Amino acid sequence: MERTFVMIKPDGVQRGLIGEIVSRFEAKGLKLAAARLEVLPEDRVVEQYREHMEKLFFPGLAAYIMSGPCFLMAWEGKDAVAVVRRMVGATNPAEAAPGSIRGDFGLDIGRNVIHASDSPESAVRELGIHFAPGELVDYSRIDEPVIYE
Ligand code: RTP
Ligand code: MG
Repeated sequence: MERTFVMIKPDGVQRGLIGEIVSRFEAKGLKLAAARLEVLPEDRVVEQYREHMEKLFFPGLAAYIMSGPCFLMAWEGKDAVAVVRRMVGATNPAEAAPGSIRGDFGLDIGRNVIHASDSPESAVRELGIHFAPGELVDYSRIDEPVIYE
């Protein structure tokens, strides 16, 4: 099983989309392993988005991410990283497929509702930035025997 880091950004939290988004991942069969509502400190935002530090959009991105609380989650399941990225959709919500989270709930690349790790390596790195090992909870969903072959 694989874990991925997912974060509802401040626009998603302020628009009341936490429940809708959590429901989609739950209904898919993924298992919530950790969650926290938090205004992120700057050092963790920089660490999270360090690949973009030199880009022109970085100051605006960092200010947006710190503008209110984010809802941080760890989701677990078969191919969780790729499955969640597909459910999240393209970076620009205007181009994201209908049925994806960004495709259904966004219009602006600078307000795209949600983040998800882009590779298993990123997932390990990002989960390590935001969660202590003890915060990742191990338990069984009662429907696992019918979700998986
Ligand atoms: P994320 O990391 O947030 O899950 O998004 P992503 O992988 O789909 O896209 P990425 O290229 O990693 O970009 C990170 C975030 O930066 C903002 N962005 N703004 N104004 C712009 O041109 C621009 N480009 C990227 C978005 O919030 C994007 O999610
Ligand atoms: Mg990214």
